[in-house]
Amino acid sequence: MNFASNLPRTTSNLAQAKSDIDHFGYCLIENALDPVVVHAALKRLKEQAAAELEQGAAFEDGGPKQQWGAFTDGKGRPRQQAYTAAAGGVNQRVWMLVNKGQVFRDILFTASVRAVVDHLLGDDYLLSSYSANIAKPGGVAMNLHTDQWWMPHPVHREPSPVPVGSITRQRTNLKGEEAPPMIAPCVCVNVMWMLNDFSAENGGTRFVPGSHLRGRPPEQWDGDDETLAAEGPAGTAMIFDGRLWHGTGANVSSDNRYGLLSTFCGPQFRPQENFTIGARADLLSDAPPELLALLGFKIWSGYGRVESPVAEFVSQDERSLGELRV
Ligand SMILES: O=C(O)CCC(=O)C(=O)O
Repeated sequence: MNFASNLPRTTSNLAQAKSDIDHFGYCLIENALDPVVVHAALKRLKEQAAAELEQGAAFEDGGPKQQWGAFTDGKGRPRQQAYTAAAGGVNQRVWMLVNKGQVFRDILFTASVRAVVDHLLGDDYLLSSYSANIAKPGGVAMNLHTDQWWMPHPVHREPSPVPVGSITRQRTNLKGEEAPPMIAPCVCVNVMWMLNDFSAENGGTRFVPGSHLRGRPPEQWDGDDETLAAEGPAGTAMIFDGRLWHGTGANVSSDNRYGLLSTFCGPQFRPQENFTIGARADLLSDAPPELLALLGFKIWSGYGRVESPVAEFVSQDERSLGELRV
């Protein structure tokens, strides 16, 4: 499909943004964050990133021989030490932003962006992860991927070639070369919040417009797809469908690119970051119900409970009754 003539532009018109994301898999919200918020978030992110580096707790990826996603060494052993500058990492990830500043928590409730997320995910959804990616000079392009790679594709009536628990980033249940007659729904939405200007040179996220509707991985596509770079001034939010093929761009500039990524998923799915364990107790004690719901503390149709399916919320200190006898 050739989209060149009518690709989405930055807009503050929400009807346009919803139409853009439906048709192209992404939209760009103009001035989603005002300059005061951008400034505060950037300041907090830089402090946090510097401290994580200083304490040897930084996670660094995106180097020429070192890509994010190689979680194990092939024998099932985690490769934590692979994500350091010493091992070739260039970009810096800062995870679990929900714990790392009020400004980050406030950003989650930006009304214009949430209206588009609501449009795709509906009444109830969870925060799946909330991180920053500081794409640094020398960082290479990330492999194209979708953010719902774990979502099984629709199948033919014969048994599925790959059971759900065996799906990996590299191995889907899609049969051979055949495109499925139907595609999986959008079950996850990502927001890239630009904290400085994004360009093709400084690693603006690369993506294939319209790829959210193809239902197959890039290596099965026809022709040579050109990726585009997400570009926009600081404060722009790029919202994209979880099925859109995308990845960090190569940073060939001399400056860092600062972006926050907040991913939301349907309440049926397992979030990428485990907020029910990892969210800090001090922030939960006065968190509003809307934040508790996003973090997975709100019971959904009886799921996520400890004991009673009719309770509204769970808390970190709730315990099961355990073995009882009379
Ligand atoms: O940093 C970016 O531009 C995108 C990052 C991304 O796609 C990811 O972390 O999965």
